[in-house]
Parts: sequence; C-alpha cells; structure tokens
Amino acid sequence: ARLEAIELHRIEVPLVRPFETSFGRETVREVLLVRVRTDAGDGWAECVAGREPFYSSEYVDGAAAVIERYLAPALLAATAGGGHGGPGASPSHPSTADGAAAAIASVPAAAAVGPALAFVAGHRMAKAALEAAVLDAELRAQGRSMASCFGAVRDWVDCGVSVGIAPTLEELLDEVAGYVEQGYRRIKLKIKPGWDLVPVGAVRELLGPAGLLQVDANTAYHQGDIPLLAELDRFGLLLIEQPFAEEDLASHVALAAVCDTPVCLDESILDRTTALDAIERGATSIVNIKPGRMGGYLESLRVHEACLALEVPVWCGGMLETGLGRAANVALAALPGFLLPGDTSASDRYYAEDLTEPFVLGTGEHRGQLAVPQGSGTGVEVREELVRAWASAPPVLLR
Ligand code: OSB
Ligand code: MG
Repeated sequence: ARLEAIELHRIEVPLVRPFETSFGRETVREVLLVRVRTDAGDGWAECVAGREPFYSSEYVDGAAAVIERYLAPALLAATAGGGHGGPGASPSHPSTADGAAAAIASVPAAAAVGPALAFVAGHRMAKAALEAAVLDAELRAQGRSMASCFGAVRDWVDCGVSVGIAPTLEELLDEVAGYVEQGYRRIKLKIKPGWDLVPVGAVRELLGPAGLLQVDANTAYHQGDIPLLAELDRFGLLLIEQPFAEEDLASHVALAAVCDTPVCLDESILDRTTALDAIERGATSIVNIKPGRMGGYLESLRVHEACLALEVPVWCGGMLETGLGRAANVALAALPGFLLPGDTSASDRYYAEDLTEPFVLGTGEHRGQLAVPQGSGTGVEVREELVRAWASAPPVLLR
C-alpha cells in the first residue's frame, strides 16, 4: 500500500488507580497515537513510551520528536514510489507451521518499515508504533487479523495482572483480593528495596500455595542484594523479573546461579540478538516479550520463534496500553510459546473508559481469559471522538 500521510495524536487518559513501581508513580497515561493513511485505507497504533524516561530511555516527547524529524520523513520517502504490498500482494498466507519468516513475508509493507528506519539508532518504541500502524493498515486491506498473521494457536489467552506498590500492606491485600475475585489467573507484584519479602509473603498467604505469583523489580536492586533476593525462593514464585539494571546481565547470571526462582528479563531484552545472548549466558530462563521495547511485533515474532526452539517460555508484558495496543498484544499472546499468563489485563484494570471497545474477562471456562480479536488488522476500532476529547496537544500531520 502506498503511504500517503502519518498523523500523530497525543492523548491523556486517567488511570482508575495510581500505578506505582520502583521507578515512579503514574496517575495518567499519556499516549502517542499514530495513524497512517494509505491508498488502501488507514491503520492505527499506539506508542508504549511513558511520559517520563524512567522505565526506558524512551519517553513520549522524545518519541514524537524522533518520528517527526527523522522516522516519518524517511518512511514517507521510502514508500513514495508506491512501496510494497497492499491488497493482493500476498496471495499465499502462511500457516503457523511456516514460522516467523513467512508471517513477516506476508506483510511486505510492514516488513519494510524496520529496514527503512534502521539508520536511526535505538528509539525502538517509536519505530514499533510506526510499524504497527502500517501493519494494521496492511492487514485490514488484506482482510486478515493480526492473530492469523502472527500464527495464533488459541482463541483465548490467560491473563495476569500487574499490581503496583501500595501505600500499605492492607491496601495491597485488598487490591489483590479484588483481582482474584475477578478471575485473574496470575498476580505480579511490583517490588523494591523495603517492599519485598513482607508483601510477597502476605500475598502468598492470601493466594494459597497453588496461586500463580511473580514479582517485578524494574531494576531496583544491586548485586549486593542477591542474598536477600534468594530468600524469595521460599514463596514459590513463577519468576523474578528484572531485578538489576538493563545493562547488567552479569548480576542476573549471578542471581540465577544461587536461586531456584527463574530469573526473567524485561528491560534488558531489546531484540532477538540480546534475547539469545541473555539466554546463552544464563541471565534469563524466561523472556518477557513487549513489542514496543523490541522495535515491533515482527521482531517479537522472531524472538518468540527463537525462544520456542530453545524451549524458553515467553509471556506478553504490558505497558498500560489502551485497547489499541492491547488488541495486538492479545493476538501475540495467542502464539504457542506464550506459556505463562501475560500482563494483558482487562480494560477496567486501567481505564474507566477505553479508547476502543473494552476488553472484558471471560466467564465460565474462560474465566480469567481475554478473547483474541478476530477482525481485520487489530480487530478493534479507535473511538475518534475520544481521541479528540482526550487530546493533550494538537495533532501533527506529516506527509
Ligand atoms: O515492567 O512490566 C513492567 C508498566 C509500565 C512500564 C513497565 C512495566 C509495567 C507493568 C504493567 O508492569 C503491565 C500492564 O499491566 O500493562
Ligand atoms: Mg517489567
């Protein structure tokens, strides 16, 4: 499809409750939305960068700036001659058995985005948003869902919930009890020095021995904390996520060598190469896949395939996405290697009103699960009246 224009929209969406991690406290999600206009129809995506550069070096203002100044002009120039793909460009759709390469080859316009933007170092979240918008437009034009393109093997995915650091232990237990009642199949607790063994022990008691529980430190610890972190073993956790700095694989290797709880990297995994390196070095035995952090859904397919071949389980992380990003994450989480529940929670865990039709947990046998969208592209519709109502800055049109 020929790319005609790129629109950037900035919105602010209040969270239903503050979300506190070791790196800060958020009360509103500031979202950068990308709409691409092509001669075969539009595509939408959201950028997962946060308001502040605390989780990652990327942040919303930086992502908008790099898209405006470098990425959008390059992408518009690269596809000026008509680009690749579009309706009918991929007569043979891949089956799941064909793997990541065939899936990627079936969406040539989206596959061309990464190479066209590779001249800019880093800025993976900004690049991922552009690729996802092109992918949405391309799949809509083909009449295919993300799930079918990615090679989904399930119609429902198991959902976990990421629980922030609470003001008191009592409030934490109330919040967790509420999520258990709603059906979530796994609880993830944010931890930091001073908020670890005690809250984790209390939540383990609440859940009982069979409840799935894991923790996420968002880089808050140092190598000297390894003896303390090894004490988490007594709580039977599924995994401990990113205790040390993004660049510090060595401390993760050292922790993994002395504790029984699997170590799982989030921030450190930037693409397939870093994933394979971290696995080989023993720094991670489970991988958190976040498409924004890895530069897009297509690189995520490559990471998933590499992990599947090594029998390393993966799960889908989250970045407090609206329904737009959530739709694509849920489709990804339906792939065979996603063996643990993801941070793919229902819309009402984050927002009183979602940007798209809301994601609601299933009932009966689908309690604690979300249905994988089956419509074309993301399979969800952006409510444009909300884009206007929630705008925090005028839209930017690039062509
Ligand atoms: O580390 O997984 C993380 C949210 C923002 C930034 C980083 C993280 C998170 C979460 C929330 O844990 C996951 C979600 O529910 O979207
Ligand atoms: Mg994390």
